[in-house]
Amino acid sequence: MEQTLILVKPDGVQRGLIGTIIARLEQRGLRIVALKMLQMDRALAERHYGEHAGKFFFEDLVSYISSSPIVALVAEGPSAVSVVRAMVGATRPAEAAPGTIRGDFAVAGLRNLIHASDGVERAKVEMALFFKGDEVFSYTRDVDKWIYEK
Ligand code: FUP
Repeated sequence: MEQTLILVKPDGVQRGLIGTIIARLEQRGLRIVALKMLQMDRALAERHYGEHAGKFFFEDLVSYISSSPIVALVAEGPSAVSVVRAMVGATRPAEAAPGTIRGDFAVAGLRNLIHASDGVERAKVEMALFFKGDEVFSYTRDVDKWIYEK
């Protein structure tokens, strides 16, 4: 099982898409193992997007992601990192395929609703930014045997 960090960004919260986005993850069969609402401060935003430090869009990105509350969650499942990345779609909504979250609900610029970790190691780093160890739960669901095969 893999775990991946997902953020419903300020535009997703403002547009009332928290439930829709979480529903898609649940409907796919992923298990939600951590969930919270928070407003990112500048320090957390800079750490989360540290790999983009120095790029021309960094300031806009940090101020945008910290401008309004977000929802952070951890989803778990087989190949969860790549499965969720495929569900999210291309970075630029105008290029995101229909059927993806960005391709179905976003259209312009980089108001792209959602962040998802882009690798297993990166997911571990990002999860630690948003959740303490005891905030990430370990549990099974009765339905799991119908979703995960074993
Ligand atoms: P993604 O993983 O699809 O969210 O995309 P990236 O990690 O490449 O980019 C992270 C965020 O940086 C994007 F959500 C939006 C922002 N960004 C810009 O603002 N301008 C750019 O040219 C590229 C990315």
